[in-house]
Amino acid sequence: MKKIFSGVQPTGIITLGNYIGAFRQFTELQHDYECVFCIVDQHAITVQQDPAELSKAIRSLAAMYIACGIDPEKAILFIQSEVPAHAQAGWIMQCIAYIGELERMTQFKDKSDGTEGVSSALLTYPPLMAADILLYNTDIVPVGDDQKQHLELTRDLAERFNSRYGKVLTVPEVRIPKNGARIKSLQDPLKKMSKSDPNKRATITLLDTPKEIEKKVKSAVTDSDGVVRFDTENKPGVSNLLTIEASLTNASIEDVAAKYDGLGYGAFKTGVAEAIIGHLAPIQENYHTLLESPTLDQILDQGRDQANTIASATLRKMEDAMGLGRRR
Ligand code: ATP
Ligand code: LTN
Repeated sequence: MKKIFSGVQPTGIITLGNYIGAFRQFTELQHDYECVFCIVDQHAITVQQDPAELSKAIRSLAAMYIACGIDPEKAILFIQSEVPAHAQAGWIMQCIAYIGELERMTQFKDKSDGTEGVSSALLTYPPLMAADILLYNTDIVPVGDDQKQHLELTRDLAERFNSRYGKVLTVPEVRIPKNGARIKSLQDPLKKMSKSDPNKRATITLLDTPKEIEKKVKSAVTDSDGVVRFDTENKPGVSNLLTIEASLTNASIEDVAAKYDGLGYGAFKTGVAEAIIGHLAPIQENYHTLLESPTLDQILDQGRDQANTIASATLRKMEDAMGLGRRR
């Protein structure tokens, strides 16, 4: 069976963007692939985090994976910092990567732009991400569009490692959803919706109440021509809302646009808000039950042990191929 790996950072409450771009794919894929899903807490600390908040966010993200439909009987779910092979293989991949190619990563440029005291790990983050993926002999990585460049780099690093040290690593493919690969900010539809956006009105989180969702959708930036039509270039705000409803209801964008044909933005936004609220209600109920239960720790313990077995075997092969330690 083909293997899947993906990770999400515990940097805040999951947004509708994360859900549509990543989580939705995960829950669908777990039936047909061997899946490993990770809470990448070591990635989160590339920017300074409050320890109490980080620890809460890790647990919350774990509960959210399960609440969204990840079945721990089918998929492995674990926390990155609990499996030491990630940091170890991350170091090896740093030795394979060139500074120039890391400096070209748009996520690095965006996150370091104008910021003082940028950590060196913000630059070396992609080799750690490559290690995450490569440790599990991954065939496919489901992610949102913003991660495409990191995946291309992962493939380059795997190929470079293999050409220097022998064919140890599987070169993975990226998988990006057809609809909703880049859900946009509700306040600036040219920017991606991001869970660390300080403007709370720009994002819908999976834990927002129906009232909050309604308010945020109603205040979403659109345009002044009043026609509900999909046109990302001229009508990015309306197109974003259409994409959200279509993704959540598994409808085509054309069908959703046709439903609102001739209606104004008021009715359109009410409809989109209702679709979001209806979709999130069962997820929120599952989430709150899980967060309080000991089951979550059992799932994470089991996931850590299973991940450790796979990852340490690959790490050993990498180290042996490079001549590290005393095993030759
Ligand atoms: P941060 O704001 O801390 O950078 P983020 O919201 O970008 O966080 P990540 O943890 O970096 O979220 O990403 C988790 C997954 O969600 C990745 O696969 C990423 O591609 C996807 N994703 C993030 N934002 C969006 C978006 N707006 N639309 C679609 N997919 C997204
Ligand atoms: N870089 C990703 C998070 C991430 C990831 C991974 C995604 C870390 N390791 C491995 C897929 C596979 C992000 O910022 N969204």
